Amino acid sequence: MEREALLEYIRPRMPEKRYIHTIGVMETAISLAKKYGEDTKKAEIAAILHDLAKYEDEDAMRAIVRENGLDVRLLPWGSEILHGPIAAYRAEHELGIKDQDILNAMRYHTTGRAGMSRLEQIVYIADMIEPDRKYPGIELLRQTAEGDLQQAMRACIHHSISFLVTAELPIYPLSIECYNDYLGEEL
Ligand code: DGI
Ligand code: FE
Ligand code: FE
Repeated sequence: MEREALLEYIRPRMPEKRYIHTIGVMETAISLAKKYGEDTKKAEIAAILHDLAKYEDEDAMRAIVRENGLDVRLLPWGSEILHGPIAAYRAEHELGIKDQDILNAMRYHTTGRAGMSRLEQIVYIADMIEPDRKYPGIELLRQTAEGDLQQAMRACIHHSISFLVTAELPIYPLSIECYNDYLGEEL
């Protein structure tokens, strides 16, 4: 699908600020894909669609999880965790996207997971460092992403988990598995 058609699909589903974030993720993901030899078109599609479900009703998302055999571990969680898997579901069933790597990049863009593909890492990192994002420590993450994808992913998941622990928020199991995958070399 062409960029314009995808942008038309997501635009009515989110406020302007989220649309600007999405454009930033798209540009960052394309640039990382070029740097690290990944398919730029796949990066573009996954990035444009990654947050398309961000503003959907939580109970409606849970109904999709229950009725379509998605991971039942999602059910107790809110839209922060649900919106990635639901975006992948809609991309597959409403837009006809069949490429599993694109769907997984959307599905795991919030939590990460163990054994991420290069495309999954690119979308995860681009979501955290796109130009419109602002938080302490982001400059170091941006710099790391210039040099080494694996190190950037390690720094990003470490930053996310640190943030969640400091904020005393519960951590989704896949986020912990992702952290252990990048930080637990000795395992
Ligand atoms: O959708 P975005 O705002 O672009 O970013 P995102 O999809 O990476 O994260 C959405 C929110 O989810 C963000 O506020 C951080 C939060 N989050 C990420 N992982 C976890 C989490 N929240 C909890 N409670 N547990 C997690 O493991
Ligand atoms: Fe998101
Ligand atoms: Fe996002």
